[in-house]
Amino acid sequence: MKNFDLSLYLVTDRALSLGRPLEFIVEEAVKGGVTMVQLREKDCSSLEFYKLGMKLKKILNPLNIPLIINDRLDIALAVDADGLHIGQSDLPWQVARQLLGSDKILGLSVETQQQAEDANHLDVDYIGVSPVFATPTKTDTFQPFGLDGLKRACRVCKHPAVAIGGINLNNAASIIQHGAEGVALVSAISSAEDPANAARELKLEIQKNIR
Ligand code: TZP
Ligand code: MG
Repeated sequence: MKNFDLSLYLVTDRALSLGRPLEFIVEEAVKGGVTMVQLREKDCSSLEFYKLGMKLKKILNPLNIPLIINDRLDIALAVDADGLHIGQSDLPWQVARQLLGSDKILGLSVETQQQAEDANHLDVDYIGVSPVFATPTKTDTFQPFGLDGLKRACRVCKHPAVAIGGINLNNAASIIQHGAEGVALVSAISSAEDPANAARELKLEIQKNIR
C-alpha cells in the first residue's frame, strides 16, 4: 500500500542552501517535520546525483519519509527511491510507471487547467500544481495558477495535489484552504537561516488548516 503525506514537501536545490550541505538541510527539515523530500538538482552529474540520492535515502528511509527523485528515472531505480516526479516534458508517464512499478509513487507537474483535468486519465499518484505563484527560484514557468486557479485545478483533478512556487509561511495556509493537500517548497526551507525552525513553523500553519 502506498502511503504518503504531501503536506510539507521539501524540494531540494543546493544552489539555494546558502553553502550548507544538502544533508544538513534535509536533516534539519526532517527535524521540523517535512513529510516528503524530492531530490531535484540541476547541473549535476549522474554520479553526483546518485551519491546524493544514496545519502538522502540513508537519512529518510529509517524515518519512513518518502524520497522522490526529480526527472531521473535511472537514478530513482538505482537508489531504489520511493518515487519519481516528472514534468510535462520529461519521460512519458506510462514509461515511468512501467519501469518504476505500481508500488512506487509517481508525481506529475501540471502547468495548465487542461493538464490538471487530463491527469485524471493517468496512473499517477499526485499532481504538482506548478507554479501557484511566480518565484525567482524557477522563472521558465507557465503563467502562475494563483489561488483561484489552484482551487479549480484541485476540483477538476481526482488526484491529490501539492502546490509549488513562491510558497512561504505567509501564504501556506491559503494553499491548504484552496484545496491542496500540501505545499512543496524550495527556498522557504533551504534558504532559511534555521531550516528546522522554518519547517516547524510551516508545519504548524498547515496543520491548523488541514481538513
Ligand atoms: N517548479 C515550479 S516552481 C518551482 C519548481 C521547482 C520552484 C519553487 O521554489 P520556491 O523557492 O519554493 O518558490
Ligand atoms: Mg522535470
